[in-house]
Order: sequence, then structure tokens, then C-alpha cells
Amino acid sequence: MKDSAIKKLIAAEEKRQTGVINLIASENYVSRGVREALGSVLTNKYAEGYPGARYYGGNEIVDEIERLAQARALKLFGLSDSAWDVNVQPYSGTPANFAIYTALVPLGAKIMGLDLSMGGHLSHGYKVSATGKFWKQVPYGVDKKTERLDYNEILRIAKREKPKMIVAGFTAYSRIIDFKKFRKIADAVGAILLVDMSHFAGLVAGRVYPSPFPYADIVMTTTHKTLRGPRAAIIFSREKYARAIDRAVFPGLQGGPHVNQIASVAVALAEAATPAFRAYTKQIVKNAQILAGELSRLNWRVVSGGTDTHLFLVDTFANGIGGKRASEMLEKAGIIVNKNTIPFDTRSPVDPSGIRVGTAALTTRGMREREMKIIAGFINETLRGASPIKIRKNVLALARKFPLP
Ligand code: DSN
Repeated sequence: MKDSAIKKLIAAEEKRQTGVINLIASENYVSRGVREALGSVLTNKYAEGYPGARYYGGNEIVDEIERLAQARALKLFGLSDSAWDVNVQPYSGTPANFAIYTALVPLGAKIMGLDLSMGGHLSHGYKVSATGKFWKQVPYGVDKKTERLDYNEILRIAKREKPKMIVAGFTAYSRIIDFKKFRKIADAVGAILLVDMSHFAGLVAGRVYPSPFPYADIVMTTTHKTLRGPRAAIIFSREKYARAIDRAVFPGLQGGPHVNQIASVAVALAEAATPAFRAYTKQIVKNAQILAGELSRLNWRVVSGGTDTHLFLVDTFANGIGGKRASEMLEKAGIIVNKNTIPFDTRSPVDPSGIRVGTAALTTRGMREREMKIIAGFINETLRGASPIKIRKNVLALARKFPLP
């Protein structure tokens, strides 16, 4: 690369990534193959339209790439192409959800989604998102005592509000979702069921989290979290919704698809179909359970008492430390997390009561049970006031033993 300024900054970021313990639940490290496809000549090509029906010439190879990505997506999740359509063009998760609502929910109609402060996502109709301006969000939450989804309450809200669409999915909820119960609730009120599996798609592919496909009408996923691909999104839809969704993605909301991104998704989907990936996802969950268990043992309150996934929330304020301060203290020691609201948080989203912790990224680097126990010790010592400079040295030494892919 001739641009020395950017080259230097990329090298600095690589050094930063290598030297920290990354517990951001939505991040991961992609393979060289995924990066090669992203940085390939495919970025030069315009391909508005869909395979076989483009608005530009010279797309015979791009058509093959997009069809391959679609076929791999269906295969990975065991879907038949007569029942499901797959759109691999969305640039990322929020635009993908926006396209789904644009296609299927009349403007101003109701979308029912998990409240942001209880672990939902902005694009599930939250008020500051355009999805909450063009449609009306009806939020549901978790039970105060168990901190788990309360399906009777969700049914009660659905019957009262009659939403056009119900969204099941999360960014900060650590438990298995009962998709069958969501199907029954959607059927009881005539709603379309969208599952946003962005966080747990890799776990579904690895068969360590239940598949939403037998129950959902639409499934959306980003590709860069547990699925370990580039930043992008995929929409799976049952045939009757497919045409409206395709038209909402293009020409409704997007122009030319990012062909390099689609090829890179295809590479990640093939990687996710391997036995090694299955073992990886099993280890992600095991690591999260060990880390949550160790932190509990060290007297940190884990929301809902544990995790079935790659992530969990720690109620740091139960020990007198707000989430903002906790995440800043940890960052000084080289441990990267994000501050996060916990259910029924009494503090503000900019300084909430907890932090979110995830293990997908570290598991990619090869860390296992032993390292999780060491990391729980680092977190505990840091938050209890040990010198961050001292912990930082130990963090660096540990992190450097596990290079990036
Ligand atoms: N911002 C992502 C997360 O961190 O969960 C979701 O889009």
C-alpha cells in the first residue's frame, strides 16, 4: 500500500487487536480467506439487480458468486430452495431489518420487539431509530425475577396490541429463545414472525442453539458476529414474502450490492459448514459459561444467573460500579467490553448498571477454559481496584500467545 498514513494506522489497529482481550459480544476475527475476498477486484463491479437480471453488463461472474452465496446460505441452515428464498445483498443488519419492515409492515403499523433496555436492538422499532419513527414499536420485556422472556406476558401484549410483525432476537439476552412459543403467539394474533438471529447465527449453524427456521416467516442475520464473516447481512424468507423483500432491498433501499462483500460472505458460509466450526461454536458457549461461572463465584452478579450462548451481562452496579466506569477501568487494563443496560435498569443508557461480555472473538483465537478462568481473575482484580498497569502487562502477555487468524 502506498498510502503510508493509512498503512500505519491499519498496522497500529492490528497491534491493538492483538494486544487486548476482546470480550465485545458482537465482534469476531475473520479468516484470511474472508479478508481476501473483501479486498479483491470484486469491489470494482456494479451489479444493480439480481442474478440473471442486472442493470449493468459484465455480470456473468458476479451472478455465479451471488448464486453460490445463496446456495451456501440455504445449505448451511438445512433449507430447501423451494420453501425459502435468500437475499444476500443487505449491507448490514439495520438496513436489512428496515427492508423487511418496508416490504411487509404498512407505515405506522405496529412492530413488537424486545425493549432495547432489556436486550433488544435499535432496529427492532426503538424510538430513536428510523424503524421507530416510520413504525410504532410495541416493546416486550423480561420477567423481573427470572430476567428471562415471559411468554405469557408477550402473548398478553400481542393480544392487546395486535402487531403486524413480531420480532424475536436480541443483542444482550443470554438465554435460549423458545421459537415455538413465539410462533404460537404470532399465530394467535395473525402477526408475521421475524427472527433476528444476528447474534446467535453461528451457534445455530454449529447446532449449539435451536434453529428458528421451523417456526419463523423471516429470518435475518448479520454475518460478522458468531458467524465469523465480513460485515453484511442475509435475509431468509418464506416464498410468499420473498418478492416483496427482494424489491424492498433493491430498488427500494439499496443501490448496487457490494459484490466483494457477498463473495466474502460466501467464503464465511463455507467455513461455517465445517466440523471445525461446529467444534468452535461448542467451545464459544463453554467458554461463556466458564467465564460467567467464575465471575459469579467471585461475587459478580450475572444477569439471569448464567448463559446458554456466547454472551452474558454483569450487573457491576450491584457492587457499586456503574457500567461506564467498569468498562473504562477494564479498558485501561486491556480488557475490552461494552457498557450495557441490564433489565429494569434504573440508570441511564450512557451510564448503565452493567457490562456485556462475549466469548466468540477470544474462542477464535484459541482460548479455552483455562484462559477464561485467568480472564475472570483479571476482571475481578481490575474492578476491585488493582493497578491497571500491572494487569495490562499480564493481559498483553496472555493475548500475545493467541495470535489473530
Ligand atoms: N451493535 C451490535 C451489538 O453490539 O450487538 C448489534 O448490531
